[in-house]
Amino acid sequence: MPYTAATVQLLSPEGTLVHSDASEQYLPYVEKLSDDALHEFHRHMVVMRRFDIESANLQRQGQLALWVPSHGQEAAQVGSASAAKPQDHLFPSYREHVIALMSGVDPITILSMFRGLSHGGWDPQDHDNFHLYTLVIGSQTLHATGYAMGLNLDGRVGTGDPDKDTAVIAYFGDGATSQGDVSEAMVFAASYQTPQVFFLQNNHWAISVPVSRQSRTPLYLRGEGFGIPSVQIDGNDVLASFAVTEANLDAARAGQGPRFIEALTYRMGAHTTSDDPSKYRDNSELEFWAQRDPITRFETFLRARGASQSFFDEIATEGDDLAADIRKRITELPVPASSTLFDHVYSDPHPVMDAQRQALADFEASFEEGH
Ligand SMILES: Cc1ncc(C[n+]2csc(CCOP(=O)(O)OP(=O)(O)O)c2C)c(N)n1
Ligand SMILES: [Mg+2]
Repeated sequence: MPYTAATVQLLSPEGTLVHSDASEQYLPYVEKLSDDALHEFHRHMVVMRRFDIESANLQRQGQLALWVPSHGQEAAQVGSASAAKPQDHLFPSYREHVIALMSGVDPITILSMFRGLSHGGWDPQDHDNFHLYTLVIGSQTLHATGYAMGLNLDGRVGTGDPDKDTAVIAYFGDGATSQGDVSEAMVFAASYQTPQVFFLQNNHWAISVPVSRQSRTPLYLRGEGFGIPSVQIDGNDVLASFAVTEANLDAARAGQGPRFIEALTYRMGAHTTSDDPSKYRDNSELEFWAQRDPITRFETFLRARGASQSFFDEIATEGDDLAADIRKRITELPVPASSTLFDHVYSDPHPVMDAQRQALADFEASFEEGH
């Protein structure tokens, strides 16, 4: 049982609101939400799960080289990202597809990277300040902290102007907490009292290494050790994820320094499609988490509040339409010339890149007839 007495849960796995010592201060953040806002949470979770399933299928059918599933982590991602204001900056790792799509990143941009057609990337300024995926574990926490230090220097914290005060969220995994970068980011964040939230998605595995081997203490206590107020939440509860993130972002924007949230969730799929989790984990664990699915409990909650069947039908159709759309568009993507590999290594022309581009061209030409 990964939950502790301190775990903040607002919505039980049975889909009812939880009134407890841990939940009471956060419930007002949920009570102020309109039905439309709550429906939007559900729409994102359902549509993005459909996207995730279709992407995994595309990989199995040879249309993608690799897929990194986000199945199971929808509530952690939708709740926390929904708490961000337009001026806030979000620094993901590589599994935050749900937030990427919420931020307006075209799903094909993500898929073309996993098809091997691009190095990925988008302009954060055009995508709700959602920064680039980072495959180097934990390094984005340093980028986030650096950015947050800059916000302090620019006077964008604690002014009392709700449109100006800005915060940062750094997303990272349980495995990343063992990486020096993450500790360094927390040292600097605590020293400089940066306006940021460290949002840890503890999905219980770092590829084949269980979190129990990485840390002998609950991970939110790691944040406390750096002097950063920290809280553990039920990460499969979209309401807790939203409310606790909003409360902590508010504090960060107001100049009260960094915060740390450990969201207990679960990676229902493989680490990536190159991985076979049946080699190292037990089905009983999957069963435990399947009973705590983020979408099922929220659907129960919304139905009890009177959401109509037509709403659920509409979002299911929206998911199917998205799946059909990406399936069609991914196979139509043109294959770029191999020389484009060198185009974005440096912003200006570079002699080493020129030499490498020529060497590749010569090598490819050597396969042509007559050589
Ligand atoms: C610096 C670095 N070391 C090792 C790896 C290899 N690696 C890729 S994913 C991963 C596990 C990360 O686990 P976690 O932080 O829990 O994130 P999750 O994949 O569970 O979302 C590792 C070790 C890497 N990409 N970068
Ligand atoms: Mg993990």
